[in-house]
Amino acid sequence: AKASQPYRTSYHFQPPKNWMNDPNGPMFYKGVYHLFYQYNPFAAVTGNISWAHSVSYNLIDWMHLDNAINPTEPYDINGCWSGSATILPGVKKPVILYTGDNFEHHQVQNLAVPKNMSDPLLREWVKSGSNPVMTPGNGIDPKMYRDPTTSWQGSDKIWRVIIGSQINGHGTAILYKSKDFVEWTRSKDPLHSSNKTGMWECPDFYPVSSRGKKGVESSFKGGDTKQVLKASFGDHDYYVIGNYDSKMDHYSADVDFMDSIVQLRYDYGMFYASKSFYDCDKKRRILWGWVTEADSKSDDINKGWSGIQSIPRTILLDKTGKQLVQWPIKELKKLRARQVSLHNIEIKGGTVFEIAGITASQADVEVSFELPNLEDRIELMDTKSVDPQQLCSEKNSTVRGVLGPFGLLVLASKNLTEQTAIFFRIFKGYDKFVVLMCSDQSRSSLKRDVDKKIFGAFVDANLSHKISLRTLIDHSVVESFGGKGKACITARVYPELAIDNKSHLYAFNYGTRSVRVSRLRAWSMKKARIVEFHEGRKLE
Ligand code: DQQ
Repeated sequence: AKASQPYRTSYHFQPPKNWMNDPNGPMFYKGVYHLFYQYNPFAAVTGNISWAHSVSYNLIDWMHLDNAINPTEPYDINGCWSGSATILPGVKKPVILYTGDNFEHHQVQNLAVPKNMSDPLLREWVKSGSNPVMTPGNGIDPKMYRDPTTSWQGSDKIWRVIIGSQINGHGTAILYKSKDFVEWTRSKDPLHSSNKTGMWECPDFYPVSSRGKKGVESSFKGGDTKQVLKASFGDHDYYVIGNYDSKMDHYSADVDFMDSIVQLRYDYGMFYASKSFYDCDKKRRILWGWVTEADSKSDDINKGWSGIQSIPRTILLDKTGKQLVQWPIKELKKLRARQVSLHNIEIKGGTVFEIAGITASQADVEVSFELPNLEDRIELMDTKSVDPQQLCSEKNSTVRGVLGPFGLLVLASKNLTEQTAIFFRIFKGYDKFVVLMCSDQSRSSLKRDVDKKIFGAFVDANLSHKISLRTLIDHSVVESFGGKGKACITARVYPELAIDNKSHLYAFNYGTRSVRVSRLRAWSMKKARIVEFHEGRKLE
C-alpha cells in the first residue's frame, strides 16, 4: 500500500487495511459496543469474505480484534456473508445468524454463539453443530436468499426473523419462526414483498416510537410505535414506515416501496447495506451504513484499502410520522477541538468567504441559514415531476439562482479549483416552499477515473425562514445532514490539491438574493483512537 495516505479517514470507521463492506451484527453487550463487518483479510478487493470484529466503549475509539467468523465449513466455505446479532433475554446471551455461501454456491443461514461468555470482548465465536439452520427450497432461488435480521419475539415468545430474497421477480422478506434459534419454520406468507423492486439485500425491521426521543428494542410490543422496514436494492437503502401486527405477523406500509414520487432513503448519496441496533444503555437506536469508494479498483489496490462506515447515527421517527430523522451520535462531540464561530453574517448574492482557523480536512461544521422574505419572487417548481438528484445535476453549484445555491464549499483548494459544494436551493412549489439539498462532487478532484456524480434530495423542512446544515468532513468523506437530519447525503471525494493542511472551508451564496448565516460553528476534529489487538497481542 501507498506510504502517503491522504484519503484515510480519521474518525470514520475503517479497518487498518484491505476490503470492507456491510456492517454486521452491531450490538451493545455488557458495556461494550461490537461492530462486525464483511471483510477480505487478504486484499483491497472483494473476496474471501469473513466477519471481522472491532469493539468500542464509545462508538468512536475502536480496538480491532481477530476475525470472529471465517469461511471454514462446507456450509460457508465460499463466504460468511451478512447477518445480525440478537441478545436473548433471560440468559442475556448474544447469538449471531449469518448467511453462508456454501460449497455449491447456495446461500444458507447459520448460527454462531460466543465460545467463552466470560471473555468481556467475546472474541471467539463457535458455529452451531446444527448448521445450516435454514436452507432455500420451495420456490426460493438459492442465490437470492440472504442477510438475516436481528430476531424479535412475538407475544407468544416465539422468535421471528426475516431473510432478504427475490421470489417471482419480487423483492421479498421471507419470514421464519423458531422457539430455540436452531429449528426454524418458514411461514406460509412472507412478512412483506414488492412487485416494484427486485432482490432485497440486508433487510432491517424495527419499531420506532411515535412519541419522544427514545429508541425502541426490536421485540417491543407496546403502543405508540410505528414499524420501519428497510431493504437494500439498486445501490440504495430504502425504507417504509408502517404498522406491524405481531399476532397475525402482518405488516402494512403507510406508503409502500416505490409508491410515491420521492422515495424515502436513509441517505441520498453513498450508503448501503446498513443495519441498526438498539443501545439499551443510552436507550436509542443506532444505524451503521457501508460507504463505498468512488475511485477505481486500481486506486483501491494502490491505497491498500476499500470501504468505510458512516458515522453511527441515532434514528428517530420525525414528528410528522412520515419519515425518519438521523443525527450523528452525540459521542462524536468528544472529538471536537479548536472551534470557530460566526454570528449573524450576511452573505450577499455571488459571494464566497473563507472560514479559517480550523483543520478543514478533518472537521465538523454546523450552520444555520436565515432566509429573506419568501413571499418575494423565487424560482418555481412542480415537485411532482422532479427528481431531486437530476435537478441538482442540472442546477449544480455554479448555476446561479435566486435563493440559492448557498451553502458550504468543503475540501477546497485555495483557488477553488477543487471543491465539493453542499448547498440548498429554495423553490416555490405548488402549495409550499421546496428545499432542495445537493452535494456536488463534480469539481471535487483533478483526478480522473473517479465517480463525481452529483447527489440531491428534498428536505421536507416545513420552511419558515431557517434551514440548517451539518457536514462532517473527514479527508475523503463528506457526510451531510440537512434540516436537522431530515435528509442525509454522503459522498466520497479524492482531492489532489486540497489535502490535509492545503484544504480550505468556505461559505458561499451564488443566488441573486442575500442569505444570512445566523450561526456557524466549525470544529477541527481530533483523530479517533484506534488500536489493534491480535492473538492476545496489542499493536499500535
Ligand atoms: N453483501 C454481502 C451479502 C449482501 C451484500 C456479501 C450487500 O450478504 O447481500 O458480502 O452488500
